[in-house]
Amino acid sequence: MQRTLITAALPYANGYIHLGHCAGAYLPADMYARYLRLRGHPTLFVCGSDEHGAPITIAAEQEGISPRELIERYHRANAEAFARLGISFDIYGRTSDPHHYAVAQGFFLELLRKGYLVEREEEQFYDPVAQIFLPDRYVEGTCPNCGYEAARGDQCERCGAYYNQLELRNPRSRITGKPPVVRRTVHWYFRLSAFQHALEEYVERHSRDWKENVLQQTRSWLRQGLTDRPITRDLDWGVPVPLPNAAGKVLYVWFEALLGYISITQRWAQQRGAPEAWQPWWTDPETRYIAFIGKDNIVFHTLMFPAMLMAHGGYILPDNVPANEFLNLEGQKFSKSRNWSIDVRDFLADFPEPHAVDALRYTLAANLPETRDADFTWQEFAARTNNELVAILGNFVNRVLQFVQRHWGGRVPEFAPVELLQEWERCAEAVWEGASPELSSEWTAEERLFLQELLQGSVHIAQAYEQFRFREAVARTMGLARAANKFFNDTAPWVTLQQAPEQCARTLFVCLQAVRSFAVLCAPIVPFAAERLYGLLRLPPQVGAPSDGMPGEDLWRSAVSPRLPVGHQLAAPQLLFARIDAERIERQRVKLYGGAAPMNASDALATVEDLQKLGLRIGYIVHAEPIAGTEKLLRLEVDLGTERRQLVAGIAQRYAPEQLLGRAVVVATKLKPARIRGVESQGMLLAATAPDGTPVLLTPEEQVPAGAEVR
Ligand code: B3M
Ligand code: ZN
Repeated sequence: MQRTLITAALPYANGYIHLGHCAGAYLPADMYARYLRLRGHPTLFVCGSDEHGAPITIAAEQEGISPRELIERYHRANAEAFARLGISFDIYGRTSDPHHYAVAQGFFLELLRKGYLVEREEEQFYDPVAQIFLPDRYVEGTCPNCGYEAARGDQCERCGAYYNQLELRNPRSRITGKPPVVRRTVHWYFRLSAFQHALEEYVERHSRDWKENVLQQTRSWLRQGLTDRPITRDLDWGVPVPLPNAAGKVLYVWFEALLGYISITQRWAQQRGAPEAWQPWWTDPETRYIAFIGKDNIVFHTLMFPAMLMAHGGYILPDNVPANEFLNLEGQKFSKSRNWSIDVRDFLADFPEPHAVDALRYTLAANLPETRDADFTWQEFAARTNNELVAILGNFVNRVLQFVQRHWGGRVPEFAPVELLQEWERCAEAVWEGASPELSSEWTAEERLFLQELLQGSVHIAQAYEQFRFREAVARTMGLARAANKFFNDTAPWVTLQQAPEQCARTLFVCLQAVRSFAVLCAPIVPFAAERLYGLLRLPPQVGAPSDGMPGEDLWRSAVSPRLPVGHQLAAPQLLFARIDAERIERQRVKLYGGAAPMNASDALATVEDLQKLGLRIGYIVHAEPIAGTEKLLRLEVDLGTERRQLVAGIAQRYAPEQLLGRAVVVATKLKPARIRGVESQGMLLAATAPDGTPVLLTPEEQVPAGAEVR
C-alpha cells in the first residue's frame, strides 16, 4: 500500500503561530495526513521548530534574551498549540537537537566531498563595534534602485529590487546603528547551477500534478537561470561549519533547516527504538513525499531542497509541494508588529471549549487560501459555526439521536427487508470502481436519492483530498450533511411513527448509519467532534490519529456502508457543537481593532438606500459571445424591458455562450460604466461564488418580467 511521507514547513521558533500559519500549511497537511490514515495507508507526518537564522537572533535581541531562551519559549508554546489544535504530527522535533547538527554537518561534508561545494572569498559588511559580519537582514541603507531609505541588505521592500548588500548607499548596522566597514570573508557556495537541467526535468515531470502557483514561481526561477548560493554565514548562533578553517561560521539556516525534515524523521525512528526505521520514508522510491508549505517557501522546496538531495544521492524528492497562498485577517495582512494577528494560543485561551477548536478548524478549512489569498473574519467564524456546524451537521446528528433515544430507548432500530442491506453494501463497493450507484425500486424514492448521494459523496470527497482540493472536500462534506437533513425532513419520521412504524424504523436505521458515516468523513476536518460522535455511537474512535507509520484498515471505503448493527445501544444524546454568540465575537473584534470595531459603528453599515442605488433589476440574456484573447470574459446583451444593455461578464469558465441565451439574470444597472479589455460594460451581472471559485448565476425562482426590480 502506498507509503506517504508528509512534512509541513518548520515554523521559526521566534513567535507564536497564528491562524495564517495554520491555513497556509499545518491544517491542510493535517487533513491530508488524517485522510490517508483513515484510508489505511502507512503515513508519517513530520514537523518541528526552525531554531536558527537571523529571524531567531533578531527576535532574541529585541526581547533582550538569549537565542536559546527564545527558542525554548516558542518551541514549547508552539508544540502545545499544534497539539491542542489537533495537528496530528507523528513527531514535532527541533533543529537545535544535537542529532540535527550531526545530520546537517554530515550532509555538508558529503556535498563537499562530491565537489558540490566551493570555497570563495568575498567582501561583506562588518560591524567593527559589535565585531561581527552583518548578514543581509542586519544592514539597512538607501536602495540603490529607488532611493528608499530603509531598504534591507539584500532586497528593497519598496521597489522589490534585489542587489548585493555592498551596493546599499549609506549603510548602517542594525545592531549598533553605525556604518559598517567592508572586510573579506570566506564562504562555501552550493553549486545550484549544476542542477539546472536536472531540476528542469524534475519540474516538468510534475507539470500536470503541481499547483499552478508552484509551477509558475519555480519555472520563472529556472528561466532566469540558477546561480550558485552561499550556504554559510558569519554568525555564532547556528550549526557550526564542520571544518578546521571555519571558526565563527555556521550553516545558512535554509540549508540546514530543510535537512531538519530528515533529522527529525530519524529522531522519530530513534524514539521508537528502531533507529533504521526512518530509511524507507526517505530512500524507498516507492514512497511518496508531499511537502506542505506557504507560498513564500516555494523555491526552497521545489529547487534548493531537491538539488541538495540529488547532490547527496540516495534520497527521494518531493512528489508534490502543495503551497497555499496567504490568509488575511479582516481584510489586511497578518502582522505581529502592527498587532494585527490572532495567535492560536490566544484563540485557545478565549475559546477553551473543545467544540470551538473544531469550529476554528472548520472555518479555516472551508476557506483555505488554496488558489488565491483568503480572508478570516470573526463574523465568518460565527456564521460558519452557527449556520453550518450547529444548524446542519450538529442538528442532523442531534435530531436522529434524540428520536432514537425517545422511541427505541437508544437502540439501533430494525431494518427490513434485510436483503436490501446487501444491496446497499454492494453499491457501496461499486462506487469505488467508478460505477454510479443504482438502488432498486425496493427502496423509497427518498432513500434512493439520499443513499446514492451519500455513496457517491464519499468517493468525491476522497478524490478532492487526493488532489489537494481541501476546500472542495469540506464543502462536499457539509453538502452531505445538508442532504441528510433533507432526508429526515422529507421522510417525516414523526408522522410515519404512527402510520407506518416499520418504515419509520427503517428511516431511522438509515439516518443512524449516516451519523456513523459522518464520524468517519468529518474526522479530517473536525477530529474532536468526530471523536465525540464515536462516543455517542459507543464505537471506538478512529479519527486518523498517528499510527506509527503503520498500515491499517481502509475505514473510508466502508464509511457509508451500514455497519451499526440492529439493537446496538447508543449513548445518551449530547449536543455535538454549540453556537458562538455575537457578544463573544464582538469582544474579539474590539480586541483586534483596539476598541474601534468599525462594523458596529452604524455609519460603516450600508443602508437600504445604498442597496437601491445599485438599481438591481432582472434582465434576459439575448446575445452572448466570447471576447477574443480572454479566457474568462463574455460579451453579453441583456434585455431590461425598457432598454438593451451591453455587459462584460467573467463567467466563461462555467458557461458556454449558447447556454446563456434566454436566461434571466440579476443586473446592477446603476453602476458607472467600465471598459474591460476595450469593451464597455454598462452594468454588472450578479453571481455567487462556488466552492471551486467559479461563478454561478443568480436566477429568479419563477418567471418574472424583464426589468423587474430586485430588492
Ligand atoms: N522557517 C520559514 C517560515 O517559517 C522557514 C521554513 C523552513 S522549512 C524547512 O516561513
Ligand atoms: Zn528600492
